[in-house]
Amino acid sequence: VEASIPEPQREAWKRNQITSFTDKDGFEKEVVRHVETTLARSMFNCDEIAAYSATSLAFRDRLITHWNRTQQRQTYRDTKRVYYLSLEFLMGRALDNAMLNVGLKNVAQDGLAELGFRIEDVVKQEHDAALGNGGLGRLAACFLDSLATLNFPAWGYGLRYRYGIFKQEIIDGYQVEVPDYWLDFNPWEFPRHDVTVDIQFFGQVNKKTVGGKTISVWEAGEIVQAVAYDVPIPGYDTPTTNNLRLWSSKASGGEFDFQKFNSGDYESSVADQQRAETISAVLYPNDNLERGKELRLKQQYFWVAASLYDIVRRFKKSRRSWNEFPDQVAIQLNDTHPTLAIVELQRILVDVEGLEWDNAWEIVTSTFGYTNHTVLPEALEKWPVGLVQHLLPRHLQIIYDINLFFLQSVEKAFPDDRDMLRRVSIIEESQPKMVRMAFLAIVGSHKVNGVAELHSDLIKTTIFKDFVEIYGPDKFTNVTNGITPRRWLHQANPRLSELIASKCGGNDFLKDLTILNQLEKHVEDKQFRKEWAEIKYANKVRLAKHIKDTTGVVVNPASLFDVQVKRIHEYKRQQLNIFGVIHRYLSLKAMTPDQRKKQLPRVSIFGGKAAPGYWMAKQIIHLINSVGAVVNKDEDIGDLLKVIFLEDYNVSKAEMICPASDISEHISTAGTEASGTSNMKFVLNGGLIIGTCDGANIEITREIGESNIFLFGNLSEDVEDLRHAHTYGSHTIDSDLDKVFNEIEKGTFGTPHDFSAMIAAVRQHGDYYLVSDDFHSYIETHQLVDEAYRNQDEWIAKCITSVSRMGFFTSDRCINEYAEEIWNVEPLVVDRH
Ligand code: CJB
Repeated sequence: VEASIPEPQREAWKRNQITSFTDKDGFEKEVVRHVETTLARSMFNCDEIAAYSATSLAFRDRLITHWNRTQQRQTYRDTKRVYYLSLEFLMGRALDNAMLNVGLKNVAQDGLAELGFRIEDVVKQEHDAALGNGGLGRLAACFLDSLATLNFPAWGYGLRYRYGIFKQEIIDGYQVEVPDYWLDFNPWEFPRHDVTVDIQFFGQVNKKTVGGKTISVWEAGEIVQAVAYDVPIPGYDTPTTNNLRLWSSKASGGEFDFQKFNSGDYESSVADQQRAETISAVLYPNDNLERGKELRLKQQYFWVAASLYDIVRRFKKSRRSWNEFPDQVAIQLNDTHPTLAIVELQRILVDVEGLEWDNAWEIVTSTFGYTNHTVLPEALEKWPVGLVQHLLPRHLQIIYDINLFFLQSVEKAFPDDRDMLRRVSIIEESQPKMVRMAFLAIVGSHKVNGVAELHSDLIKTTIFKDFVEIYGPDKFTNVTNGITPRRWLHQANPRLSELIASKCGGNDFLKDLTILNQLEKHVEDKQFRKEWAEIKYANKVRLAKHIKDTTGVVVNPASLFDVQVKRIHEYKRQQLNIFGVIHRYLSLKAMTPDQRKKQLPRVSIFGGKAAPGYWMAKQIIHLINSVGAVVNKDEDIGDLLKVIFLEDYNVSKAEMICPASDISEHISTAGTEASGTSNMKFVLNGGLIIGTCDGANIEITREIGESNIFLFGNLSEDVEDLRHAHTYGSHTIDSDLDKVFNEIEKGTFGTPHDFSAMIAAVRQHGDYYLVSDDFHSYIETHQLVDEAYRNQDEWIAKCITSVSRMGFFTSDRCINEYAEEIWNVEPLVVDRH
């Protein structure tokens, strides 16, 4: 490539290569330059937002230089790349992360101070990039951090939603959704108006004969343009800066149709434009739920088609033969949302590139890997055949052909099991017929993985059982989730990170988290324990201040902070938690003042969003707030119990909340939470957890030891029988829970009718989530928590021991496992200068 540029030109470019700042003075120069030129402001009107903007631009310039070099290096080396396709990337804030990852936060802190700003205040100006719902989207963000840190040539592909997850307000105890318009000023994205792809919808398929061969041609229909926006992803302590490419939709052929406009059809030309822009307008706010909306399917195809076009275009530059495609490209499907990529690649290879079906299919299946994130039936994607036919007629034909060949092979292998064909068919023969996306993803991939050991076992024995028979067990594997310690320890909890570094020989543990095990030999060190406890206390003081500022409730930081923050969902059982809180309140009320004096003060902290259409989840939020309204002003109770609902839980709030927790709750009905990742964040920040034997809780227990975790409740293998018994046997409710229900029904927490459906779900409708079955064990276990917390010295020892054993849960370990077992890719060794 270089050789094509004349020597003198090349010299001129090299001579003028950009050098990034490395010290305070260099940083200040850049900030002042951006304030005065890019932002057209001055010393006299530079507020905190301007300081944030200029600081971000200074770091962005630096990142983009690294980004360019990384891309050049990857192109030059021409090794296999990974493409992570995810409809969600829950990134949170970028500035703090960028400063820490490039190792210049101190420089920025000093520089900003000289210019008159506190770095904490500057960082807080940034709006979260909230292009995701919960765990699935945040996992994608952690994976990007690890991919860059480990120097893998990797790209993320997603949608550039104009509106991310809604902002939650609590008004009169109810959730109210407010749009999240986050793009006003976003220094972290680079529009690539020259990188566009025309995406086709609707139309029909015609057969044509070209050179004696009959081919299918997908014609006419509607065209929408995809425009690339690139977000640099800096690795920690490495020059590697990878790319997250987000697609934005716009009307093809410019702003609007000038022909229509000039002929007086103004309205329709604007309507076309708006329809096109609608595709990437908004993130669907459902977590663990698919609602089958046409626009959602349009989003999926739009994003998948643009990404594949890009990937194929890049591959073609290397002029290799198609059979080498899987040696150059690994595509990971984050859940079934990008499954149409399988069909799209087959279409490109057969219809556009003219490969034979079998040859193309071999390439396709060698390229893709599929990650399943849930066994909940309501979350498994299915699309009506009629809708797919209408929107993507050629793709439906290909899906039918994929299914035909697949079922033929199944029939051959299992001639005696006729029912097998019905069970595994990609097309569900229901009314209306449906395309089962998970089955399509399995058939079109070479590996399928779950996200924690229990979950990976469950998918093999339940929802994908037949496929294990068909393909053998080796196609199915486990990669237990992880989190990036850069954001979730170093950034979220700088003081703890520093204390750990002082005992672990510096910051290397941030790149090799198993080094945390060096902490264990200091567990007995009194001074170390004291410093550890002081940091936890300071983090609690900070959260207490936030609680005071946002809710007006004063909480005592010396209380035990009990935290449950995650999406509100019946399977995650925030209802179990709040019923437990009511039980505690009733017990306290029944005590004499003398008895009360001996009780341990507690703050129960909740946070999380309910999907706007999830009525029951919204009732749960209302109950939590109603209980808080009564308990928090009860003078008999005082500091002994406070109930807080934190508004608008998101990534940046999680960074403040995780370090401030004493005990956090991960209490899903056994077998329902695929992994959970906040459990890892809380333990890594020196908190203990109470949890069921579910998802990654089980592996956390294996790593940190049974004596350092509070497990309770029924096991997943017993869930089915219990549910069966509720429906067909006599279903008696736990007597303590019954008292809680009676109190709610007395009107102690407001109009009882508001909560009747929550109670009926347990009493009358079979208690699907086993709230009553687990209630006693839950209450008892909380008593154990209280007792353990009384012995602060031992409590801190448990926390330190746990942290020292958390090395396994870094997302770096996940990425290395994916790379080795699924992608077959290697990192690119980089020279630092
Ligand atoms: N998950 O966040 C979602 N959304 C879904 O639609 C399905 C699953 C979550 O994915 C996380 C990452 O794998 C898991 O830790 C979590 O258990 C699961 O609910």
